[in-house]
Amino acid sequence: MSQTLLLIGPLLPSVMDTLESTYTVHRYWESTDKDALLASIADSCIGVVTDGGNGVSADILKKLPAVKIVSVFGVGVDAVDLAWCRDHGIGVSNTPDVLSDDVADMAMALALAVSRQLVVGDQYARAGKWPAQGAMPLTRRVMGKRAGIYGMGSIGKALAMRLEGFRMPISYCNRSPRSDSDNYTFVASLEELASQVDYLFVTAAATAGTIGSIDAGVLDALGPDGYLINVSRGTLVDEVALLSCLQEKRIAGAGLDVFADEPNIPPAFFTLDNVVLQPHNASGTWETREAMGKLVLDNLAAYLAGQPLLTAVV
Ligand code: 8YV
Repeated sequence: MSQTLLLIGPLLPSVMDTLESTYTVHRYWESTDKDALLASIADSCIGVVTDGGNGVSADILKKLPAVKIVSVFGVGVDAVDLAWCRDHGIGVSNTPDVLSDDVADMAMALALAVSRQLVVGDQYARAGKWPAQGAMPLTRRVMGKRAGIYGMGSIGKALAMRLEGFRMPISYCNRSPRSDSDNYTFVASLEELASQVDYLFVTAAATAGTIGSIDAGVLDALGPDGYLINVSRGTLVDEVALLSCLQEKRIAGAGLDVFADEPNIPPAFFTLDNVVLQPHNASGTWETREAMGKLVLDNLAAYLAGQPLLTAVV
C-alpha cells in the first residue's frame, strides 16, 4: 500500500504526476469539504507537500497527527508553522540553492527594467509614439552604481556575482558578516545600508526579525535616486510606505516580484511608471521548477527510507 500524502496546492504537472503515481495523494485545494477530507486521512497521512506561498498551518497539522514530514516546493518556509513542526517532531524540507540563479537573474532583470524603463519603452514602441513623438525620455544607467544586498544567503551571493559583472561596488546587511564575502562591505544597519547605495536588493528570508523591516525610514534613507528591488517576500516591506514613496518620488523606483497579500497587488501600483511588477515568478523557469520538484520528491523518498532529509529546515 502506498503512503498517504496531503498536497496543499497544485504543483508543476510533472511533479504531481510522479507524486500521484508513487503515493496516495489527496488534493486539499480541490476538496469541497476540507474538514471531512482531513478527518478521513487523519490516521494515514504521513506527509504534507506544499509550495512556499501556501505553506501549511498548525490548524491543518493539528488534524493530521500522523504527519512526520512537510516537503516544501520553495526555499521560503515562512508560511509553514515551523514552531508546531519542531514541537511535534515533524521534519520540514525546502528547495534551496537550485533556484538561486533564477531568482538572482530576476533581481538583475528588475533592476535593469525599472532603471532603463523597459516596460515604458515597450509600451511607447507598441503605441506608435516613436514616429509621432520622437525618442522616449532618457533613463538611468545601472552599470557602476552602488548595490546593497539585504540577506547574503545563496540568492544574495548569486546576485552579487551578477552585480560584479556590472562593476557595482557591493555592500550587504546580514545577521552577521560572512567569511565568504570578504570582497563586499558588511553594514550592520539596514537603514545605513540603504543610505549608502543606489539599489537596495531584498533577498533575506521572511522571519520575525525581517518582516516589516523595510519601512519608511529605510526607504527615505534610500532616497530619491535609489531603487528598491524585492525578490524575497512582500511582507518584508511596508507596502503603504513604499507606495507613498513611489508616488511622491521619494525613491526613484522599485522592481517587485513579491507582495504582502499575494496574488493581490494593491491597484495603486498599476498607475505608477516607476515600478516594474512581476507575479512572483523569480523561480518560474522550467529548469528550476523541475529541479525544485525533484528535491521535493527526493526529500520525501529520503524520509520514507529512514534517511536524513536532503535539505532540512527543521
Ligand atoms: C516559488 C518561492 O514561487 O522559493 C520560494 O520561496 O517563493 C518561489 O520559489 C514558490 O514556492 C512556488 O510556488
